[in-house]
Amino acid sequence: MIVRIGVIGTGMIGEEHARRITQQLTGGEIVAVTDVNLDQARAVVDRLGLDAHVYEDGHQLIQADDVDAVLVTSWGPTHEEYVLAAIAAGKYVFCEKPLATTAEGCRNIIDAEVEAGKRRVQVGFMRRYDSGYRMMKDAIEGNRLGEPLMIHAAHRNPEVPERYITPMAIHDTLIHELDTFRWLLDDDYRSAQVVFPRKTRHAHSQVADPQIVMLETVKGVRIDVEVFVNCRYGYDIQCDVVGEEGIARLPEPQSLQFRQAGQLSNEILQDWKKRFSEAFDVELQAFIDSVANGEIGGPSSWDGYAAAIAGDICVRAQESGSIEPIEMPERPAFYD
Ligand code: NAI
Ligand code: ISE
Repeated sequence: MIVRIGVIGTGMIGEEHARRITQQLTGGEIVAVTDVNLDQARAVVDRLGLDAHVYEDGHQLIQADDVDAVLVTSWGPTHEEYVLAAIAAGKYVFCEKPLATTAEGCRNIIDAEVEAGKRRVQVGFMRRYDSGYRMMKDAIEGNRLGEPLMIHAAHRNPEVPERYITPMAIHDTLIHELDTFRWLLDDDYRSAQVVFPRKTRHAHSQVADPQIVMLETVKGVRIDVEVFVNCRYGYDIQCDVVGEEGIARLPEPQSLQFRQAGQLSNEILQDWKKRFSEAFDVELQAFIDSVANGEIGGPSSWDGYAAAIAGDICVRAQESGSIEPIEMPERPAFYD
């Protein structure tokens, strides 16, 4: 079966995902696209040589009989509306992060999915498909580290645009760690605190940068994450899990080593697209395969909701400077 896919939002990642599905992955075909900027949608159809209908509106695309599954890659505030419409239409949906921009919006999606009685949604937390993080999860589950006690992590971008403001360090950036650590540890968060070191002179006026986010999990694991989005030198994701019997470190991405001009060096990647390129491939192939099998897996609406709740509390902690409690509602058995 070829899964017929419609893309809502043909910006940077929408085009990337459409290109992957068309040129690299198997079992899926882009048959429909839309964007509020219709010229942009048409340009993507041309650039990728797609045989796809350009819809004027995301809702028309969702309703189309020849669309089996939808990719929601539009701006965050539009995700909730489209995911709800896809669930109501009985369509499978891959939604880029965030699932919704508020925890309440995520809850609306959960209620609709549970009511519909079938999992329809996969959330775009691609790190779960990264081979390095997968090895770490296997090591933890295989008890190779003993009980995990601490995580030391860093999420560094070389720079961010002027529109990037302090809470985005949580909602746009840390959101990946918030999901990844719940998944790695099979745990939930109990509290969050955010502290601000001296600000880098490279940061714009509207963003406090860097930040250190400290989390405690229900099982008592302590996590510190440095979020530094104007670090200048590259895109750098670090993660050490410290257990009772040893430490697992996230592997560095493969890169050439140079012996040159009296220096031994490795290149450092400059953006997330290359760093998680294979993870995006595996993530989307998993989505296509699961739609073909009629059984959606991977990060669920519940995971999107859990990350949103923790994210909201981290933003509160940015503002208060205090340790803020995180309370997760009980997970419906539907998501077990
Ligand atoms: P972008 O701005 O390049 O593209 C978004 C597109 O959505 C634009 O072309 C815009 O015109 C369109 N759009 C906005 N509202 C719409 C609506 N109501 N209906 C249809 N189209 C609409 O943004 P980008 O970077 O591609 O991000 C899109 C989403 O992907 C965001 O939610 C972002 O957080 C997420 N993202 C995820 C990443 C990851 O690592 N998993 C990396 C980058 C982005
Ligand atoms: C971006 O929006 C992403 O989602 C990337 O994966 C992340 O690493 C980056 O920091 C965000 O700005």
